[in-house]
Amino acid sequence: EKQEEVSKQSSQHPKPAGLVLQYGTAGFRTNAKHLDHIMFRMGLLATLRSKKTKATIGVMVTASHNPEEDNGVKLIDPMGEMVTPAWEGYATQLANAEQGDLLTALKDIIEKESINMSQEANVFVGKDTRSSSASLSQAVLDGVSALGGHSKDYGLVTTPQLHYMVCCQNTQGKYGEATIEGYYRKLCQAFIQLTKNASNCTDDQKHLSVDGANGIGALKVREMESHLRRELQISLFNDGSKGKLNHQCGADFVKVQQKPPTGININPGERCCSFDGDADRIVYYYTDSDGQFHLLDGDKIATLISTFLKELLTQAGLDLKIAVVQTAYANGSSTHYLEDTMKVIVRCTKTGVKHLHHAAQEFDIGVYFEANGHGTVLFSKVAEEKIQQLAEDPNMNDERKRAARLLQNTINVINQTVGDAISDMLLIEAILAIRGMTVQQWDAIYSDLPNRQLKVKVSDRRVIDTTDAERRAVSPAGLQEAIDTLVKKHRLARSFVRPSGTEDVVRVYAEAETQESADSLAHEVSLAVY
Ligand code: NG1
Ligand code: ZN
Repeated sequence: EKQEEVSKQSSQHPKPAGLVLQYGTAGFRTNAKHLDHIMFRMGLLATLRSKKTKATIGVMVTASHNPEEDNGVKLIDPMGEMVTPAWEGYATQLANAEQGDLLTALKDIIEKESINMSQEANVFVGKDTRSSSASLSQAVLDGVSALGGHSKDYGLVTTPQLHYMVCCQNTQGKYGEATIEGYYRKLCQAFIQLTKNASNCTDDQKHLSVDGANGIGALKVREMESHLRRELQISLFNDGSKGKLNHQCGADFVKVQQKPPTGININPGERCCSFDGDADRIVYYYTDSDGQFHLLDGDKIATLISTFLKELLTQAGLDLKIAVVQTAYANGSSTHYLEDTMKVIVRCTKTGVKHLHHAAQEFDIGVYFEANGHGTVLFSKVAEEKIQQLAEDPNMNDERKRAARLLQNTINVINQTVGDAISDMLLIEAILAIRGMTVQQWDAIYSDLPNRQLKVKVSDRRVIDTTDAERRAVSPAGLQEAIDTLVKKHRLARSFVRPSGTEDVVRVYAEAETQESADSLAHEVSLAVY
């Protein structure tokens, strides 16, 4: 009878014939008007995934930093991680089955994965603030119920909040309580404990301007504020009351344009940050007294956090291996500083959070950030246990114990399931407060090499194939040689190209000794791509 229910319900969410979409690095993402059938089918697939894993699965409806007209969907695996590659493949198959072939496509997955259809299923659903999100998340819920799954609709949440809920649910509350209140309580309590270690922090230093990108992050910062007990005083801009989502604001705009968002009042020297449209990315910035803009991106964030952690490990006398995971977009200066001055292990992976996340899992403490501000810190079980033991050891001296307690609260303020703008913001604010560090001092740890990112439209971006964590092109023939020749004409230069996983473009990145040099190298390389 389930087949009949699926047939009946799916006719309410028909697939336009011939439409082909792919589950990419960020799930499905395109103009919202093409997504109704995708949402219904992802409700079906999440239900199967839940039966297979015997755990709760998450489905998030969002298109992150894309324009308001777009939308998208991502599945969340039991520990709050991105869904595995095999299931990304199933997602694409299911999404592209023509209306009459849907049942066959479903059966195919059920057989391949030997899914017991009488197993119970549970799916958590969340959505961002886009106008299309309400009806699209309803389509997901319809998909879940068509296969007899149970669903819980969290309504408006940030992407990382939904990842957190899924992880809490599947660890029987060990990670925290699977409610929005529980999330604020855990993070804010840890933040307040951390800031107790900040001696003589003035009200001025407790102030932060936040650009909410006119999205869900703004709503959630408002919701959280009372839990912070004025230990952090936020001025919220782009809260969605006037401007359009992600339009001339938000983390992606600030990072790519290298300028402040519209809709925010910046006074010289003041610390500001921007979230993206689903609040899983954050970048910081300030303008100096000459009006010059200074960006503190994911690389600067990773440096601040890993330096802080490394110091605490030394103070605690804990021998734990810490590494920073980056992508090819990491500024060359950050990699140099981390390796040569900080002496931490640095790894480079392909673009896309799942790659960084997996690489970070290989260390006791793995700090991972994309340059665009998406990232978090992972602590191994062993690391967490050692820290806890030390923090609770009655015979331990005060300095080591204090460091261990700071590490414990750091673990609690971090959302280890995925990059989280709110959690990252609280951690950064706590570190700056504890170290009595201004945003200018943080910025001065190292100087970024001037850089430029461009996108190039080509007829088929898939002709570009890369290797070495996307730092070198292997096809088309001759492209890499051409890039190498261009790079040699500039000082301290580096450049690479790769096909985007989320847009129909090829991305070009260049860095060099001066901005003029980086700009012209990026331009020259984009001509070589045609
Ligand atoms: P693509 O479009 O593949 O470059 C972009 C970001 C990624 C990641 C994904 C998912 C850059 C250069 N790329 O991927 O880092 O965040 O979107 O949102 O920022
Ligand atoms: Zn995002």
